[in-house]
Amino acid sequence: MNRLLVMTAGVILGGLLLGDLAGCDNKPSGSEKIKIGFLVKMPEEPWFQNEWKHAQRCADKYGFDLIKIGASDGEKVLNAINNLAAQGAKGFVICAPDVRLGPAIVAAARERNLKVFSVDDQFLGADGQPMKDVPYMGISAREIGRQVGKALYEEFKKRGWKIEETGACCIAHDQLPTAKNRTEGTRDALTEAGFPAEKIYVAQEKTTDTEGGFNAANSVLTQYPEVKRWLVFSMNDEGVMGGVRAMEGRGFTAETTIGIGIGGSTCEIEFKKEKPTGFFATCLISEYRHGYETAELLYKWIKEGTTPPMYTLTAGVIVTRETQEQKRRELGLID
Ligand code: FCA
Repeated sequence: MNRLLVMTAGVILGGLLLGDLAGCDNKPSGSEKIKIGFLVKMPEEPWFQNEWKHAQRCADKYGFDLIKIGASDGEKVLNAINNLAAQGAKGFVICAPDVRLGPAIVAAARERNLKVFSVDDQFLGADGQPMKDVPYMGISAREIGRQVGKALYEEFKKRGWKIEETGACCIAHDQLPTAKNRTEGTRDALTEAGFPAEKIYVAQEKTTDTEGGFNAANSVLTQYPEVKRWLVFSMNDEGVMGGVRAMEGRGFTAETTIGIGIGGSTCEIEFKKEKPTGFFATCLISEYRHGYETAELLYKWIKEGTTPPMYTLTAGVIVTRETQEQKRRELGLID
């Protein structure tokens, strides 16, 4: 989304809210069930579906209503906030479609007396800096990226690949800070381990889905046809899966590709395939914590006035197709 659109969304948000403030009273009242929204930027992505699933479990446990809304652009976020206010919601958890919408979202929520908790992607203020006054839970992006880099290097060594024949394909999305930190972490860990920085080929993906990863990887593959073996990494499973598909299109296989994602939900289908693919492993992160805990913290903030921690980073663990199921169970991600 461009700056103009973000600004326009801000103006519209302000305008709509001013016109509609009278009679808006959404303080918790006696016996009425508390309503909480959960807005995600890409509702079709398994990560976000699973966040919703765990948030719903939290709602069932505490007996509040959870309103799940997919909001893939500024206008949808705006409509969602209006909707939530109209339904008498008291707050919402949000992974915004553009982190620069932060100030507009906060202003809109404040006017409506809605509490905001940001998840996954931290809001940026007008100065381009993270908005530290909005509670946030995200992954420890740089560290998780580093884990991916270490694991890639280990596997590269284990297979005894020649460095002259190997390239690393970095599918980056630098406009989103959590994405940039992840892939930078991977690049750092790779080079610290001894992988030559000049053999890491970076392509920016336009979107953070499989298609985005596919297109970015294809541009790298076209530029470096001499590479015989590939390491692939990105900000999430989708990016790496897209990359692996692009490599398959050019004849690369599980023997000549080592792809390591970040996530653990989307790549389940990859791990379930009978024949292993180039998608070798993922850094499993916790949709349970991001879904359940954010909803719980917001609920307690509304109900009991308990201010949530302002900044929480969650950890990840590398899993392969062999270890992923057990780990997911251990972490409470599956029953
Ligand atoms: C971002 C990404 C998602 C997921 C999440 C933790 O929002 O877009 O794929 O990795 O962070």
